[in-house]
Amino acid sequence: MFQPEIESMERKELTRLQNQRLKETVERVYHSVPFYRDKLKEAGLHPNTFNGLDELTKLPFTVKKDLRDHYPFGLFAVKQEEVVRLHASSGTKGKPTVVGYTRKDLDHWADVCARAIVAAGGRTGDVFHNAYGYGLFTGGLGMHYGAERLGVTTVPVSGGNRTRQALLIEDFRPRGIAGTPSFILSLGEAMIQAGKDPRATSVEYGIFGAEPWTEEMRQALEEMWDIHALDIYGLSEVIGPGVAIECWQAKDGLHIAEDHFLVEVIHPDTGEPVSDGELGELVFTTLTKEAIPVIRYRTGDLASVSREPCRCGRTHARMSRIKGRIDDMLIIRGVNVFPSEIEPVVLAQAELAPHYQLVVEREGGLDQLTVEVEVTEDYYDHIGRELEAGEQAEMLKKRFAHQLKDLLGLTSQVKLYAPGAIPRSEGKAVRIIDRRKLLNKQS
Ligand code: DLL
Repeated sequence: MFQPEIESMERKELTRLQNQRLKETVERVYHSVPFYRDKLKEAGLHPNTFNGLDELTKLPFTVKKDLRDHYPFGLFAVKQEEVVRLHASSGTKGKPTVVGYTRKDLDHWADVCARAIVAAGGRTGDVFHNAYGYGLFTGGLGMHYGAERLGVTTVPVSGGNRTRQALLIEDFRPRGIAGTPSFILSLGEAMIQAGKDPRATSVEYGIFGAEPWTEEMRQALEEMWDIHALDIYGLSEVIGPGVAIECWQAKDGLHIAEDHFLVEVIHPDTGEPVSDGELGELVFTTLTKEAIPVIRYRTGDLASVSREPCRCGRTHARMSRIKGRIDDMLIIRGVNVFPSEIEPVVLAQAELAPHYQLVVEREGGLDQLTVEVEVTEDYYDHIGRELEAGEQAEMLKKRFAHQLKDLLGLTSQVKLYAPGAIPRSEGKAVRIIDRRKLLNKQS
């Protein structure tokens, strides 16, 4: 562990620390952020009488729209001259969500990212290939300073240019690699196409996140690279990467850095807490953030939390993989569909590659789901140009559509594509193309 005294702290002691820090945070926002002062007053709360964890659920929620409405710095709790860094999330519509960091915030962020690298199997002296994007996105710089804090030789390669990345991996011989799972998958493919074997590289562990992925994708990545693939979670509004990380020992849930981030899981419709182990929306309250603390921030991410002890010795609660996002949930003819449900079915077909998109259209008032998916190189070589109409391809489509129907209870169309035909993203993979929304906008 990078900070064993914290990461394996007795839960009783941890709770005491959280309680004290929560009170301090409420006090800080009350006195320095008008938005929170108004909301706390509305809820009948005052820092002088606030009881800490016992009264957590009385605190008001914060949502992404609150950050957007106060663009760019309206929710900052410190003077601008104390803010030494800005980041922003890559919103596709409207203005980005801007977050700031004081020196102390950066210090804590480096700590939690260093903890993450160690949990994934990293150690001082490693070479660490960081393929998260550098810039306003938190992934690149967040992991970068974590890596430097731990004391690994950090390669700030950022995203893109797979050929160059492959060369650097061969020549610099990293033990660790980090990036979005979809990018590292396509990097591996690019290597294979160039006649190189990702399994033969020096890489032993990968730290993958920033987008939803599945157990099946973990297997595919571990197989392709011969590595341990670990899930890292985070979001700009809370800090960036490093909010939670899997440990290589158990690979069973992501340890939340609970000394900095207080977690709750709520029912997305009622806002009421759900029990441990039950799926709901993750809500975080920052406990040490200075520049932009958040109170009960609703992430829109669906997961469950467990407080069972872990074999790695860390005592911090574990969250499950993200099962989906509230706003990524497609409702197709009344059926709720998450891209993460479809990924295992794709990976279960030996002929299909894990590059897929879900396209939803409205035809004659009825929603139609089409799963567009690539076939593997091997299969493509085998059936050649018969992808469109060949008998074998038809059988594959039928089998896949049948399994989708079994899973979703929904008839969907399947379109097969040649390897490389589905656009690769340099950052987060785009899985959903919802053409219904475009139609609504035009009408
Ligand atoms: O994606 C921070 C990050 C960078 C995390 C690098 C991990 C690695 P944002 O751009 O603000 O921050 O996006 C946050 O991405 O609310 C989730 O919906 C999604 N997300 C992040 N990590 C995971 C993950 C960064 N491991 C949003 N699994 C979050 C699934 C993830 N979704």
